[in-house]
Amino acid sequence: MNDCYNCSDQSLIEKAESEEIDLVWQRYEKMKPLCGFGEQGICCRICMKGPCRINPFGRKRSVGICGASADTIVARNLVRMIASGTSAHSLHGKEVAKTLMHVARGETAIYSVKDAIKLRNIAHKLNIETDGNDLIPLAGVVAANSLMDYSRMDDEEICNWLKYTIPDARLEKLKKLGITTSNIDGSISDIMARTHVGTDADAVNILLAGLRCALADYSGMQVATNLSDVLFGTPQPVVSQASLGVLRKDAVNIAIHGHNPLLSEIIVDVAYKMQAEAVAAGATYGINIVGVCCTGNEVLLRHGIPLATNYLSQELAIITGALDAMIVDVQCIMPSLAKVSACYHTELITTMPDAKIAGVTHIELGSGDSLKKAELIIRKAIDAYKNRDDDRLSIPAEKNKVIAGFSAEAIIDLLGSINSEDPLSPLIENIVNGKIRGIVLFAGCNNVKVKQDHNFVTMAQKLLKHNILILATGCGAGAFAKNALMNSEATEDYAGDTLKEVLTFLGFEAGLNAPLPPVLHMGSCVDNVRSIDLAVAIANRLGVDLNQLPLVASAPELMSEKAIAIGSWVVTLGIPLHVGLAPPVTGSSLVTNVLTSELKNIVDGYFMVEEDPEEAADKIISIIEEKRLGLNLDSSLDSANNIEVLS
Ligand code: BF8
Ligand code: SF4
Repeated sequence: MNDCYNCSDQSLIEKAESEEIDLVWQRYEKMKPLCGFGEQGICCRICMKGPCRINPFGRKRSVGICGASADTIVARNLVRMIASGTSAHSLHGKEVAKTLMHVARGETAIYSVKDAIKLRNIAHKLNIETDGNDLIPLAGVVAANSLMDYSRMDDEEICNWLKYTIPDARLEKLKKLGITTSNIDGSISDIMARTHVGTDADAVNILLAGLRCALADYSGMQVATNLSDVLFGTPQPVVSQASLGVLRKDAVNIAIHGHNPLLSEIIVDVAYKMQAEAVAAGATYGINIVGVCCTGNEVLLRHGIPLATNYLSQELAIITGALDAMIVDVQCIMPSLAKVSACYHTELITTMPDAKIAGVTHIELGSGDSLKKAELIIRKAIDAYKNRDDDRLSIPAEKNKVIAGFSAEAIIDLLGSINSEDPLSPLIENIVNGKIRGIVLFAGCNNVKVKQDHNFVTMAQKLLKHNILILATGCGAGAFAKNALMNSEATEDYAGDTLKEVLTFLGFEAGLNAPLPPVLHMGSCVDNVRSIDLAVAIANRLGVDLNQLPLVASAPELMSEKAIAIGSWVVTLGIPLHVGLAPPVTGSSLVTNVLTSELKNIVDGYFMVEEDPEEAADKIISIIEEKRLGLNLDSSLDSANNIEVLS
């Protein structure tokens, strides 16, 4: 069985097999058959009268013991997934906002304001008076305005990070539907309360609350991304490499894995200062920091640190025998890493109080002595390097060039070098004239149910040929980085003629001396909001709502609850979303119908399930062409209905 799209990774799976180490793929096989009730969302264990499982085929057991229908049970389960995803993202955002507040109060010597321009731009965006405000007090006001989104008591108000970041028409629509959020944490607790036994039993009402919670997720992600930029810098294009081949025989290899840049930035800083210790230990190259999952994306974008791998193959980094330490924070960290690392010399270290793994070394970062703790962690890695067994080394040769760092600001700056008066015009003109047919945002995870990265790569190749520009985040971006779709050569190899022409022109005009990559790396999962910022800028420039743009999102290998939360706000903002696996809702025809069809009439966006990546690409192309027709883009620019982009 070929589990990995990447052939060199496949040889590591075979190495693990020969060493009798179970990885995610073997554990998946052993878990089969998966529970059909769970897969359809019709298992309820919300109260202790159950668990109740609805029979999807007959009358017998058509409701739970309390009388809850399949519709109620499926809807409750789904919105609880949204609430969990929202809490994961928004807690990350809250921690970043609290850190900015500590900076403003002079309570930390570790962090500072790195991007003053971004801070002032955020203040402007959030309608905060900046005149006469010095930088540090302004940081305090921005932090307070962001934290207010987690604590506001007035239900009539709307979260700042929602209200000020989406088009007016979209905001009005959401207000009319009564699904705007005033308080991120409040929207999460609303879901937990209404899904308690014997509370909300109206599936549609439950789903609408789920959409509100998803908008809270969006708001928390805006906080996380934007305030991280203030503290650590807004990403700009950077060249690096991706795939497990970035590990080095002559270095102390340290992987940083998880999500929160508050931790990884410290490790990166301290590691730079400890190179000499690694050299003294015999590692002639010094310390080689590599990234995994979204932390990997964060440090790739801001520091050009190579990306070793994305979610599904995280265990393989250890199987190379070359990884001396893996330092993890929160989310998407397989507990199996404990067992796999115990089979090698690799030090696995947890760093967050809310994300420990039994039996694993825990060194907490985040308090005043973080720098000392980081030194301790890196020293452990250097000590582990001394125990490396060269006979078990197997570092794949493959690594690919990646150009990353395409924040919305970076894209607008780049376009501004062509037209400083109206930076978006080169992009918009080429969408209007059809040289770029549309934009697809690829987001989300890997899932063991799909050959790793296969859906991402197959779909992208087809979409690029059809002259569709691709943006990517999270493990989707990881898939493209590893598989050589994020460099100038990929534009030559995969872009259709007109897309290639535009990307080549833009790349040379912007001084890159090469075409722009056809897939733009916008960052980690929370950075999905960067692509929305870009889309909102285009929509506002055109005077249309997001649903009118030739823009589609896709999560072809989705896995986590966070992906469900993101997908839900994407459709709520009016953007059609393709998913490559059906979420656990098929046990209710009502819920399935609402998500895949009725939502279109309510919020314009909707879920489209298509497991075949070739078919999915075709369907996305049709949606994009339909949107172009809606905007009358391919008829004469003189047409009365045509948007007047060039005026
Ligand atoms: O937040 S894409 S597998 S690593 S959940 Fe996790 Fe999914 Fe990867 Fe990042 Ni996002
Ligand atoms: Fe069963 Fe109702 Fe309890 Fe769910 S809430 S476990 S359906 S009795």
